[in-house]
Amino acid sequence: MVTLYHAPNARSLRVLWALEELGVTAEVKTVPFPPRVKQPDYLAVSPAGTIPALVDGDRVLTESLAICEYLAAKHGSPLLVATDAPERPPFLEWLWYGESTLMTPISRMGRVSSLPVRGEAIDVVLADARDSLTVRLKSLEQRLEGRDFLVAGRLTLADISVGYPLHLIAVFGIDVPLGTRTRGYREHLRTRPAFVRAAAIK
Ligand SMILES: N[C@@H](CCC(=O)N[C@@H](CS)C(=O)NCC(=O)O)C(=O)O
Repeated sequence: MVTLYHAPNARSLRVLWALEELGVTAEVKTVPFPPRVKQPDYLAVSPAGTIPALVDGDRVLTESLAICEYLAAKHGSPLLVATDAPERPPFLEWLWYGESTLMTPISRMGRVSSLPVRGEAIDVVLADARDSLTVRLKSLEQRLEGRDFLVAGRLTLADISVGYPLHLIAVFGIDVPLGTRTRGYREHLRTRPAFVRAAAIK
């Protein structure tokens, strides 16, 4: 059985969600956050100290999307889009959009808000991150026109990638305007039984 290192609301939620969609059981080890401060022995698993980490025998993976892709491939899942499928380029695009484009301003907000300082400079950084996120969400709203899922007409890892930051926006009450299609899409994803089960794991 694989072991997943997890913290509530961390990117390990993507992996838990993918595992639930796959119907695969993992040993889940929940660590205090951030582990580099609160559980330094975790650095022996993941030297960067980031969550998630997946251990499968001698193999250790520490990027949430790489872990999801590894698990989906291992279990021959349609959460992946085949390399020769016409939908492969948009699959890659939206898979990475979730982490690189959406998570960048969200992570900045989380990081800056957690610093023990307040003041005008912090407010400027937070407002800039919020503006950036607002603009970045526009391409998602456009993509969702006439679509329930981002690619291939079914749930793929691209939806799991993008669904996670949309979930964080809801959980942390991040004040960004969401388009009607984005709201509906987020609700559709967050009410999937597999997502509900994954999000309940603390
Ligand atoms: N690109 C990585 C990012 C991992 C990451 O930054 N995880 C956050 C939690 S969601 C973390 O562990 N932050 C704590 C830290 O940087 O010390 C992934 O997708 O897994």
